[in-house]
Amino acid sequence: MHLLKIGRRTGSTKPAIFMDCGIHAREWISPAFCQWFINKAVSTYGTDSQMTSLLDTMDIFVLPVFNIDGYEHTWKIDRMWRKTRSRRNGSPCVGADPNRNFDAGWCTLGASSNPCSDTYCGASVESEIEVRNVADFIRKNKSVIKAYLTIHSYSQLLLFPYSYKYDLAADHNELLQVAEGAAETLRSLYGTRYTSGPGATTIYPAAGGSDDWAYDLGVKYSYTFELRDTGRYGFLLPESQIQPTCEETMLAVKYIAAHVLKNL
Ligand code: 0X9
Ligand code: ZN
Repeated sequence: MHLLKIGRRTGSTKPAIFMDCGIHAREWISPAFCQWFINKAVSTYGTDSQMTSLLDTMDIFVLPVFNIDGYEHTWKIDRMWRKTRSRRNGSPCVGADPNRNFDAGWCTLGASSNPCSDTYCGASVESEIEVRNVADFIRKNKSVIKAYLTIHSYSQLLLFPYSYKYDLAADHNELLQVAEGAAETLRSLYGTRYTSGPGATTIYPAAGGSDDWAYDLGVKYSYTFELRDTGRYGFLLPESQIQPTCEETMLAVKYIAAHVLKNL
């Protein structure tokens, strides 16, 4: 797994944002966005004042493809594959849903214990190597990681905890306010409408997700993006929408980052 650290070298430890893409293999616009983000970050540093102050004060860890084996599988074998590609003794079915494999109400709601299901929670918490690696990295760096952003598709949603339970997060009001601000700036570019809210009531209850896990670990600004579209093309988002989707999403990510920066 390749993790990039983007930020001005200062010699001292800076607060950081962690962002991953491609947890789910078929959500191709997601890795495209991380790649876009990395390019924009390094090429607009020094000219874009927002990006410059962001990278001067913070580091951004970007994991461009979380579920590498699954992603490769969607290019070569099955475009609609979602899960990892791990194998289990005693089951003919391959993979677990990485976004059901985190330690957040694991395998209780909206997840399946059937290895053949697309929402299989895995044999145990962090059974998937990709999940364990990300969880280990975030645990190790939790004192510096101030925000966790995870990019999925599709549905045009900006979700925050909780999804494994119906309780509102302790920071609900602030999380909602920041999400709504981010969605508003996103919409200002091409009119794309996003809905913001807690996962459980905005999309569906589903335990074992990375956003809830990061939040309960203490990473307050924890968001799941569901990028374009709302279902016309779904996972098969046309190439012509890659650039506009990335441009508008960039505005939302920068908005959240600016809020994090302001509240350090
Ligand atoms: O079901 C998911 O994992 C996400 N939707 S997707 O269509 N990309 O699969 C939503 C995740 C919301 N957060 C949690 N369930 N924790
Ligand atoms: Zn997803």
